[in-house]
Amino acid sequence: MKNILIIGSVGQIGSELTMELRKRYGNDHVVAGFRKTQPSEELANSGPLERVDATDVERLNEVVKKYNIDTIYNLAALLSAVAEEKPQAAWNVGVNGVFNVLEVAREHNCAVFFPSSIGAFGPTTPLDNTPQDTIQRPNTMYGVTKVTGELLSDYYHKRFGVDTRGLRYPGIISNVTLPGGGTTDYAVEIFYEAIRNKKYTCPLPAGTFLDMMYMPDALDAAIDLMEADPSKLKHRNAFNVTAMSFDPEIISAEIKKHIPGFVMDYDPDPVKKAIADTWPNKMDDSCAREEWGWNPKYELEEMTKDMLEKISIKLGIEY
Ligand code: VAH
Repeated sequence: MKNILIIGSVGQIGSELTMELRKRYGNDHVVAGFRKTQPSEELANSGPLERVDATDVERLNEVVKKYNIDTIYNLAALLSAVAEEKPQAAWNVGVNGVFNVLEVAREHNCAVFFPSSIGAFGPTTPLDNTPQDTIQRPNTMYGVTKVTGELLSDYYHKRFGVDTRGLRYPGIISNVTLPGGGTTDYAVEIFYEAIRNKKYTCPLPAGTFLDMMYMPDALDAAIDLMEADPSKLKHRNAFNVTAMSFDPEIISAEIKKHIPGFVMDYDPDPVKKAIADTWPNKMDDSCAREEWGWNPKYELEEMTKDMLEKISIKLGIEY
């Protein structure tokens, strides 16, 4: 049975991935690593909890040895917009932290999941049907850390045989933990504002198409990749994966089908707009489909319905 460590278990992906992995592998086999933010009661009461900072390699070693960890999901990162405010901190977590995880994985024979992102592409990348193998010259610190993480992870696989695997996630939409400081956060905020106030001021302009994915598909993608037959993997770090592509107008129109009185206006955030303009409109994820059976279940219609239902219950507000 696997012994798994999640670094960043209180983040948007980590908080739900930890619970999903505990469901599949058993609570005691999944250690929730967190740095500062206190875990939820559900997370704290359902399995082992440890303070883990990816930039503290001694502490990482300690926890990996204590629990005989054989798989590390390293979700520690500063998201794109925050990373532009704190580029040095973003590098420290996103590169030095990744290096530490790979070194510990090399010494203790752990498999490693690396969450890359559409942020690993830049303005010279083909933005439509973005290929799996293409030019990657991002001009954001977030993107620089993600390309570096991809290259480091592939190097550790080739040079030391570490079982590293990764995904280039699109914007991830969820109703459990609010995202913090991402360029795609609007696609989560819009649901809360639609239910609370029936109106939303969008920080990205109409026509800004981005790849997106609902959280249940994001969790399946990570776990399915880590469970995939390694002999079938021609790529490792990191696979393009996407479920839908939309701009603010399209998601607003979908919400209006459920909340007819919903109105949206725009107040573009220059930092987020500049970042989003360098990201793909739609990626080609055929390699993930061919090499390990990637097949998302949620498109915009089903996601919108589920998000509104779940957030309405969470807020206790009918719509
Ligand atoms: C961000 N939500 O916006 C993250 C993600 C692809 C976007 O990396 O920074």
